Order: sequence, then C-alpha cells, then structure tokens
Amino acid sequence: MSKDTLRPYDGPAGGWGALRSVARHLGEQKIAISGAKTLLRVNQPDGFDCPGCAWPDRDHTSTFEFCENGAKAVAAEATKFRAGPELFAEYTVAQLAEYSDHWLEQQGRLTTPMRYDAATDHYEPVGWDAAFALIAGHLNALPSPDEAIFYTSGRTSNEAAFLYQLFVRAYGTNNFPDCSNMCHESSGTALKTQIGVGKGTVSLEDFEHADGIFVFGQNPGTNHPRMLGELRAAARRGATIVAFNPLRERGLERFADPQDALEMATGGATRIASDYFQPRIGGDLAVVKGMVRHVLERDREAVARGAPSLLDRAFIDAHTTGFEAFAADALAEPWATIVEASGLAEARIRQAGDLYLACERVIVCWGMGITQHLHSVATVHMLVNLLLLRGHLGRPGAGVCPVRGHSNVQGDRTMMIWERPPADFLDRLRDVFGFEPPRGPGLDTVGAIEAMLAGRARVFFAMGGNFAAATPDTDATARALRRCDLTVHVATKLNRSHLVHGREALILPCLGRTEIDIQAGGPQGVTVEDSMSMVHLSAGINPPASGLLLSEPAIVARLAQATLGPRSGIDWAWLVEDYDRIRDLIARTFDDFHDFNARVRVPGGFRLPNPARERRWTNPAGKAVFVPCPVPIDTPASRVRLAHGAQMVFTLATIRAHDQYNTTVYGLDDRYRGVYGERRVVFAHAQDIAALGLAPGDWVDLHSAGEDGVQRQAPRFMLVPYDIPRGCLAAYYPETNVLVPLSSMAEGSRTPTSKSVPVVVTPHAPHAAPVRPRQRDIPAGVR
Ligand SMILES: Nc1nc2c(c(=O)[nH]1)N[C@H]1C(S)=C(S)[C@@H](COP(=O)(O)OP(=O)(O)OC[C@H]3O[C@@H](n4cnc5c(=O)[nH]c(N)nc54)[C@H](O)[C@@H]3O)O[C@H]1N2
Ligand SMILES: Nc1nc2c(c(=O)[nH]1)N[C@H]1C(S)=C(S)[C@@H](COP(=O)(O)OP(=O)(O)OC[C@H]3O[C@@H](n4cnc5c(=O)[nH]c(N)nc54)[C@H](O)[C@@H]3O)O[C@H]1N2
Ligand SMILES: [Mo]
Repeated sequence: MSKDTLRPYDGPAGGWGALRSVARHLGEQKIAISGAKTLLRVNQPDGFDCPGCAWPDRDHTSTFEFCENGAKAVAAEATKFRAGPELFAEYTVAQLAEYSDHWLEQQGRLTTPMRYDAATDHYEPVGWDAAFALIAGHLNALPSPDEAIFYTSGRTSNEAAFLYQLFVRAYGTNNFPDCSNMCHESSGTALKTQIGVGKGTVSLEDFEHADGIFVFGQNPGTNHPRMLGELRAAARRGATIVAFNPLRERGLERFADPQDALEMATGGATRIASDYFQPRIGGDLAVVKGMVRHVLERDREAVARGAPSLLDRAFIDAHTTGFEAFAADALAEPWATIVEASGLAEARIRQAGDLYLACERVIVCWGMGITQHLHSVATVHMLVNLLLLRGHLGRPGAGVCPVRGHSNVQGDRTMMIWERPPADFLDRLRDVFGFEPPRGPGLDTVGAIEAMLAGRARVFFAMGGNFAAATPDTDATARALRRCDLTVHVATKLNRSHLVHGREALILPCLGRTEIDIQAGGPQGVTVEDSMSMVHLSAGINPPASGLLLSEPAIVARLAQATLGPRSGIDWAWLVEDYDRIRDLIARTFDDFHDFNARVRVPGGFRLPNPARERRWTNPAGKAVFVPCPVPIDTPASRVRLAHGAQMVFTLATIRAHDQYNTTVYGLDDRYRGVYGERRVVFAHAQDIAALGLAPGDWVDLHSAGEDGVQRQAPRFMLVPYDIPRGCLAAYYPETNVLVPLSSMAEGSRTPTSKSVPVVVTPHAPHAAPVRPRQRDIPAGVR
C-alpha cells in the first residue's frame, strides 16, 4: 500500500489544516490572498450568499464566519483560469471526454456560448441569438411540450427559478427534474404528509436552546462546516450531541474553530459527539424504532410505578393522531429484528433511547445517509415519530432539521421547480398570468432518464448542475442524453454533462453568484432561501469572468422570448431589466412573499412561515401523524444475497470526499479520512478485507447487480481499512454512480438508492474494463 496515499488524520476537524487548505486552494486558482477580500463578503448583508451549502448564517449580519469548504466553493468560481474557445479548438469532444472530472473543473470558467459541430467533433463559438433560436426551433418543433425536459440544480436563485418555471409552464410542461429528486426528496415527501410542511422546523436560535442534538447520516465537518460552529457551542454548553453514522467521521468527534485564537494557539479542540453509534448502512429505521420501543417501555414502567408519564401526553392528545396504533406496532417489533436490521446490540439502542429521554429539547438533524435508501421515507417518518412522543416539535430548542445541500435547493422548490405542482398553485399561476398551465404530473430525474432512453423525450435543457455525473447508472444516463436531438447546459464550469451530448448541443455560460450582475436597471441582486427558511439578498462583487456571460434570469427571459414570442403575453425583456419586477410577480403568486421587495431589503432578510413550527397542521389529517413503519428485512443487499447464494454481498454507500462539491472535484484529498491523492478508494472493515483474502492497499473491482439483472461494474478501487461495520463499504460519488441501478429508488420519493448499493468485490482484473474516464490528470495551467 502506498504510504503517501493513506496517512491517518489524528487532528480535530477545522484547525490549522483547514486554514492551510484554503490558502492552498486560493493559490491554485491564482487568487492572491489580498484578492481574498471576496471571502470577507460571503454571507454579509452587502455581499453574496455562499455558493457552498445551505446552512444558514447568524442573521446574515454577523462578522465573517470562516468555512473551509465555503472558501473552496468561492475560489472555484473566482478562479483566474478560463475555459474559452481556445480550449475547445484545441481538443475534440472525444479528447476532452478522456480527462477526469478534476481536470475538466481545473480548466476554469466558461467564457463564450458554444455550439457542438458534429462534423469536426468540436464545440465552436456561437452568438447568443443564434443559440436561443436553435433551442426555440427544437422546442417548437416537438409534437408535444412533454418531450422536453428542464433540469435544475440547486444554485439557481429564486428569481431565475421563478422565471424558469413560468416559461416552462407557459411553454406547456411540468417536466422539472431537479437535484432535489436525488437529495432531500425523501424528507420532503415524509414531512409534508406527516407534519404538513416539507421543510425543517428549527432556526439557528433553536440550536442555542436545545439540550439534545441527534445527528443522523450527515458529515458536517466536510459538507456543512459552519454547522460545526453550532455543534461546538452546544457541546460547550453541555448539550448532548449524539451521532449515528456507520463511518467514524472526524467532524462529528472533535472540532477546532479556526476563529478561536485560544484553540488555535494551544492545539486544543472541542469534543462534539458525547456518543457515537455505528449502525449498519440502511439500519437507521431499525435503530430509531428500537429507541421508540425503549421509550414506550420505560414510559409504561413509569406509569405502572405511579410516576408521571415520560411522554408529552398533552401534546399527543391535542396535536397528533394515530398514537395508539403506532405504539402497539412499535411495542410488537421483536428486538431480534431490530438488532439484526440495525447491526447494533439491544443494550446500545436502549442507551440511545435513554440519551433521548434525558433531554428536554431535542433537535434531530439528518442528511444523505438517511434519504438515499429504499426505506428512506419510512425512516424520516420514524425520526419524526420519535420527536412527537415527547412533543419535540413546535417549541423552542426542538424540531426537525433536514440539512439541505445546495445553497438554494430549498428556494427552488418554494418557487415550484417541482414536477408535481399542487393544483392551487397552478390556479394561482393561471389567475396571475392569464394562461392555463399544464396540469399533469411531469418527469422527475429518474423518469426523465427513462423517457430519454425510450425516445419519449428529445430535448434536454439544464439550468446548472451536472446531470450526466450526478444521476444514477452513468451508462444508462449517457445513452439517454445521447439519444436527444438537443442538449443544452447553462453552466459556469466545464463538466462531464457537456461531453455526453445530444445530436446537437449547446453550452451557455452564465454569471456566478460572486459576480456583479448589471441589467438595464443597474446592478441586480438575487434572493435565496437557506435550510432554515430564511430568505435574503445576494449580490455579487467581482467583475464577470467574461464580457459575454449572461445572468440566469436573462438567459431564461431571452429563451422565453425566442420560444414563445408575444404569445405568452409576458414582457420577458422588461422583467429582467430590474429584478424587483420579478420579485413583485413572486409576491403576487405566493402569499408568503407579500411585500417581498421591502422585506428582503431588511438586513438579514425574513423567515418564511412554517405552520408546523407553530403547531398548526396543514396536512390532510390536520394533525401531526404517528406513522407506523415495519423494520425492513428486505434490503437491496439482502435481495441480491438471495439471488447470489452464499457469495459475500456488501452494501456500498456512495459519499462525498472533503475536496469535492458534489460532482465538482476540487482536489484528490480526503483529509479527515486520511486519504491523499487518490479518489478510487473503497473503505472496508479490516476483517472483511481479510475475509476476501485480500490486503489493505489491494486493488479491486466493484460489481453491482440490480434486480433488473444488469451487471454494472466500477473497476480499480484501492481497499482502505476503516472503522465501519462489517458488510458495509463506502466509496466516493460520482466515480461509483455507474453502480447505482436506475430502477432502484426510495419507496414514495423515487430517490435513487445511492447509499445502499449491493456490491460484490473481486480482485482487480486489469483487462476487465477501462477506467472511465481515464485518470489523466494534469494540474491546471500546465496545458
Ligand atoms: N464541501 C461540500 N459541501 C457540500 C456538498 C459537497 O459535495 N461538498 N454537497 C452539498 C449537498 S448537495 C448535500 S445534499 C449535502 C450532503 O451532505 P451529507 O448528507 O453529509 O453527504 P454525504 O457525504 O453523501 O453523506 C453523509 C453521511 O452519511 C453517512 N451514511 C451513509 N450511509 C448511512 C446510513 O445508512 N445511515 C447513516 N446514519 N449514515 C449513513 C456517511 O458515512 C456520511 O458521513 O452537502 C452539501 N454541502
Ligand atoms: N451516487 C450518488 N449520487 C448522487 C449523490 C450521492 O450522494 N451519491 N448526491 C445527490 C445529490 S444530494 C445532489 S444535490 C446531486 C447534485 O447534482 P447537480 O446539482 O446536478 O450537480 P453539481 O455537481 O452540484 O453541479 C455542478 C455544476 O454546476 C455548474 N454550476 C455551478 N455554479 C453554477 C451557477 O451558479 N449557475 C449555473 N447555471 N451552473 C452552475 C457547474 O458547471 C458545475 O460543473 O447529486 C446527486 N447524486
Ligand atoms: Mo444534495
């Protein structure tokens, strides 16, 4: 095994390592430290919203909060490198496709609209008008608007998203697949029916009052570093913080705040989690049901002794429904099933239950470790059930906190980037804009891939993101995109999706969030909504990467004008002259956005109403619902195990390394997990490595077998021993997306099950299949 690749990390999360990493990334993007003033305007009232994660900031008015990965996201956008026409002249698309995602990212910002020329296999510069005319021609030639697909990634601002959904619905379809379908869809689906609001209920102030914070399936040290500040403060106050994660994650254990002079000077750190539970992958539903059972048993004992009930009976009576049936079901769940499915001993689960019982104000946080499984919707239900038992919803210091990913993914859904829009919204759209919007459900992400594969959809348009790399079943998605007549990507950086294209293809370069956006009415700001429903303004401060860039709202407006002409009755060009005009329309369409322009200009912005937070229940039941859920014994791995007989079938979770933002690979290190310079690694228990007859550092091939019978393989991964339960593996996304079967989705939310992929491991066969894409990695600037 290479000594250089694996170097166990003993320090805390954050600390000097984080500062050094930021300095290096700024240097690599040729951003002088003096020019790093950009960083001081992140999440400031007069600055821009961090394009990193959706974790909120204290009122958006506080002093600069240091965040290593936010800084990397900003540096990636503010880079001095350019992927201009010369790059596309130098390489054919086939040649570009040979390079790694990291290399593509390193080429820098896109500068010029580009059109694919099949005769030469090159992208060539095209004028904006010609580009819009080409798209409009394709859209207007389709037999039905439902043959066009409009994808959205979660960085798109409220203004751009609102205009985009307006254009697409005026054009005539609800085909809005988005990154949310692959992300927190399971949370939204479960919460909406259970408590009436498909969003989190807590605010940052609640973190100050909580005495118990339970974190499930989330790696804040890497993906939401600013959340560590809240966890650290809570830990210092003596709050109980409990982590549930199959992997030992450093950020959940110890954190040194780079802004704390004393911690930095003394090399000290704050211990975060008071207890750490390592269930097996996909075992959370069983763990939480076990905790529920324990709580119910303890409550019965207390009541039998004549002691007060441990449950919040008043809350249960006044605000919930279904308690009796739910309790009967939980008490009847055999411990043997719970233990088997969770991978934790009964005593450990009872301990977790006692930790919960000892807290008066509990917040439950969760991330992708909960939402990307077959039984994710049920698991979210069970997390809420646990909170309902003691009334931990709609009071200070308590509630649900699904931690969102992309910086405006929540806002995009609020703006109705949604393939299943509710009827009352469509009525409102009709009344405000005077056209009849399409009523039928549109395609979600998996549905869109299936439709393109079947030839039922022929035009693919993406507002940001990296559809080809982020979606499951990379090969199937590639075939799907290649069948299209036209693929269009609005993007800031070159990525894989631009190289997996339709018969015709366009790359449309846009302004990023850090850049000044000048329209006829002067400099414009946009708005975003964070994970805690705070809406605030964001205005860029850097000059645009190229004079040819258009803003996302301007791109939508010009596309709408080219496609619909006067027939929509909407003056698109006038709307984008001044984004206040778009915000006025948002205010007319959504009651929660009344007086939008005035309220969003108050420093810190405003919070959208959240009825569940006030114990008002807007779901059909009119109450918070206790939802009984069976512990799943049929998992993707168990199903394949049955089919494969005695063979060792692992469950693979596809996760993020420290140096990536989703499909954007900033670097090849994963500092907290001790991996350097290599992304093709697979984390496994040392005894499993031995049981395979292999040794740490050996190279293996990963094979997955979906129930559709398709054999999928990802060649050449290095085995890395890790503190993870037996039978479980973890490896990075997007390298492993090729293994995620298209047909394997969470029940109820249709989220690809990318955290529980059944896999068989074999020694690497050099001739099995080429590594796709080839790992040709040349540092930026060497070209
Ligand atoms: N720097 C950076 N920040 C990001 C992102 C990024 O890529 N880079 N991505 C953004 C986006 S879009 C999102 S959605 C979020 C994602 O943020 P996270 O939700 O933290 O993302 P992941 O790394 O996919 O997985 C989280 C954790 O789930 C654990 N896990 C896997 N399977 C299970 C399981 O069955 N049970 C439990 N309990 N845990 C499990 C993994 O060990 C891992 O620690 O971050 C956002 N912020
Ligand atoms: N196997 C596996 N697959 C997963 C996941 C997983 O955990 N495992 N996670 C899923 C999750 S949670 C998510 S959210 C999705 C993410 O899916 P996407 O949102 O589609 O992917 P990103 O990698 O975030 O998109 C990166 C690209 O966005 C473009 N971009 C960046 N900023 C801007 C901007 O301001 N405007 C525009 N127009 N473009 C911009 C750049 O060109 C960049 O290359 O992936 C999902 N896929
Ligand atoms: Mo996400």
